[in-house]
Amino acid sequence: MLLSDRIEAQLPNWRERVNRLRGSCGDFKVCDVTVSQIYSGIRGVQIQVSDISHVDPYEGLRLRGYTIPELLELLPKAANSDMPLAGGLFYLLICDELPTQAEADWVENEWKQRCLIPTYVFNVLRRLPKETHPMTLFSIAITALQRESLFAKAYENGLVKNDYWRYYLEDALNLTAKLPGLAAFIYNLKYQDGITLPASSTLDWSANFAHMIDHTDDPAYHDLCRLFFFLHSDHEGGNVSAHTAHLVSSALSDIYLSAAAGINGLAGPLHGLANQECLKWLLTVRDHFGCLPDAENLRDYLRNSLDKGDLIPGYGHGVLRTTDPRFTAKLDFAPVHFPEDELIQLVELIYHTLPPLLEEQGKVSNPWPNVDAINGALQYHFGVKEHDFYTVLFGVSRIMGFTAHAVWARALNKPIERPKSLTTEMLESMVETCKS
Ligand code: CMX
Repeated sequence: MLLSDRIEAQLPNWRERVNRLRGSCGDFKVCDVTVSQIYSGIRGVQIQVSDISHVDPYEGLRLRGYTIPELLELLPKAANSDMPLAGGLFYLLICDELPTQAEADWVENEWKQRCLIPTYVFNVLRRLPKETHPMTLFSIAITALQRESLFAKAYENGLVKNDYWRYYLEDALNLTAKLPGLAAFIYNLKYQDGITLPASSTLDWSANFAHMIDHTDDPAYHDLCRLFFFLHSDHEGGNVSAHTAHLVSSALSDIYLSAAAGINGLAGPLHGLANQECLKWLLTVRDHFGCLPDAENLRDYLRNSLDKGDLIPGYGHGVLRTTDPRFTAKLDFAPVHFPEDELIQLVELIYHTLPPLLEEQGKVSNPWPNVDAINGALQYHFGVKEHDFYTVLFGVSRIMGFTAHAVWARALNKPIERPKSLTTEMLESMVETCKS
């Protein structure tokens, strides 16, 4: 198999590199942890290694060393489109090599062969109360699919440690193949009276999601889905969802269980759910003015909100200290396809107005927009107006990152994670001892 061959070829070098680092510099101190960091969400503490993606505070995301604009240019494109194939991106995340068109197509074809979702999963979803949140449905569907895990079955029958990754890889391909179909089923169940539209054998993975929820098959929406699923795939290892998926898989919970755990983390309002909050907030601003406001009125409105202590969704970030390049990529998409859209114009006006106001407040670490500041407005344009669904789209993409990390964690035999907690009394006593 193409992907396992690529991993296999790289493994001796990787294992040797890690062993050398651990063997010769195992006692080298990477950083010290302060009391303040312990009480502020272990923010910025360098406790993980990810060779798949890295977020530089001032440059933004790099996937396997490439920036977003570079990948938009270099990744193989979908047919009749300028947008990258998700299959090529997945190849890059897993193999650490830019794929050729044939290699990207290879992943897309594997996904086509593995995309069938067992009926029992749909039945589980149908039986849940109608008002169940789409992220809950998504998480339950992935957990239900765990029955299909080849790793879990092989592990039960006895599996040598060095082969764990092969089964993780099979599970990764099997799970990712089903994600557009799962997301479309959830969308149709919740908002389109449970209609089912079969996948098209001629469309790529990303466009197929669009196809399965949309009778119109608008090529611009196909492209938005390609862009969307490309941009959200990974954001290094320390964010809540990636870290959760990694932690859970470190216990050798299979890809399905760890991806579902990551999705549960993504469902938090300070993380992925900000997606839905952003559009809700944006519509409130639009409805307040009734039309596109002028900059002065908008500034007064935003300053008022901040003075009241409101949190403005879509602005700020745990790591980034600049405009998220994923936000920029989406903002660049809009004028090409729909220059007249008022909601997008409002997004842009807020982008020019809000950061200085946030800076004035003097407490925000990053006054710039993150990717969520525009997501909903783009989906809204194409009639996908149900904000509570947006984080599912984010999740479909992010599982590519979770699974690539998990495959490599098993390939490098990473152990179970087990940090240590202290009591407050212990901390106080450590500080006292140090002072005296
Ligand atoms: N609007 C208003 N105030 C904000 C703000 C915003 N967008 N972002 C931060 N602040 C405030 C914080 O509430 C905090 O105030 P207090 O000290 O009174 O509690 C202060 O500024 C300092 O916060 P920070 O250090 O800048 O931000 P954090 O690193 O603690 O949190 C984040 C980062 C993203 C959770 C925060 O900026 C936020 O809640 N933003 C809005 C929600 C959002 O867009 N989330 C999506 C993040 C992307 C993702 O992870 O997917």
